[in-house]
Amino acid sequence: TGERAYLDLCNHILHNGTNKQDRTNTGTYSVFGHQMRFDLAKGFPLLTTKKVPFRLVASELLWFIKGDTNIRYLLQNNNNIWNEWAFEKWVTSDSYHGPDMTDFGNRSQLDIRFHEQYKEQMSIFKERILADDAFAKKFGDLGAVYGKQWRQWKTSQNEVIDQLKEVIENIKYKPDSRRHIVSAWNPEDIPSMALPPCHTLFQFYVAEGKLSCQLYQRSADVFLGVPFNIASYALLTHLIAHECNLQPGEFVHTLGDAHIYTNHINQVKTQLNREIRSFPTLQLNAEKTSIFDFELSDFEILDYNPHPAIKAPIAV
Ligand code: DHF
Ligand code: TMP
Repeated sequence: TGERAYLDLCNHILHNGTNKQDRTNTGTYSVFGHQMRFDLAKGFPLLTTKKVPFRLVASELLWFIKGDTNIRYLLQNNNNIWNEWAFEKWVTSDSYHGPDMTDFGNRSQLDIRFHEQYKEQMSIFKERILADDAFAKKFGDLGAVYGKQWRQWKTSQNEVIDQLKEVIENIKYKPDSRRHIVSAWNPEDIPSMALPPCHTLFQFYVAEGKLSCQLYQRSADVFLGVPFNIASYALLTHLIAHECNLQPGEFVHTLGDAHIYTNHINQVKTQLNREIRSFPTLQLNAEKTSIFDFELSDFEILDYNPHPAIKAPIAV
């Protein structure tokens, strides 16, 4: 359990993973089906064997909670983690007339001159998303991704289901229910999404005054995505527990295709050589109650002393 469970997973994949090709043409080592547990009473699970930028995790979660799917909010918060997937839609559209950006993710790693061109186009794109409302509306939107499905799931009767609000009401009034589920996987909407949801479905569980959460993640980039995903769902569990007057229980993380990209292997080995430190703690602004009222400044991470960050290219 805890950070050890994460490092054990990395080790397990390095030793037993199958070398498997993938959509991004990067190549991975992969296992299918794995589970990790984090007891939220034992500190906030922000990994310490590399620095994980909590500010980015928190602003992404607030973006989901708002029901927003446009990267403009993330950019306004200096959060660049979703840029590539909006950029991809822009450079493959009829309105784009700049240099050819086909397969920019792989090419920018192989060709430094292309990398410079890509950086320039990305920076123009970001500025336009921030400055131009109509452009942002059209090209900043990732489609019906997490925020949309959590807060505005569209039914066949043209009604809207607020899954997040409903699950919180049910946790308060029917804590023993076995139906505390939020699904981001909406088969009808998959074609509209920049990336089909990786964190696909989550369930809450209340016992002995504690709120636990289990996530089913269909696809897990163990080096880059997973540390964010763990911290994000831990934070969500804290927020909902806070609103429902419960203590945070466990975060159970269940993974489908759990993979390490071949260009992350050295980074993972570096991380595996590091000593685990104790988890930090999370402090929430006690004056806020509803999770829908929280802002970035209402979270504080205390006593976080991680090893340095480790850079790695992201597979697009
Ligand atoms: N695609 C892939 N291939 N892997 C992912 O983990 C992933 N995650 C997405 C979207 N698409 C993805 C959304 N979440 C980073 C972390 C999470 C994330 C996207 C990107 C990331 O690059 N993290 C860096 C720091 C980034 C920064 O400082 O701006 C890290 O070192 O943790
Ligand atoms: P896929 O859609 O082909 O599975 O590619 C998605 C990649 O992004 C895969 O490597 C998993 C990774 N990912 C995460 O690990 N966590 C996330 O939160 C997101 C959005 C993606």
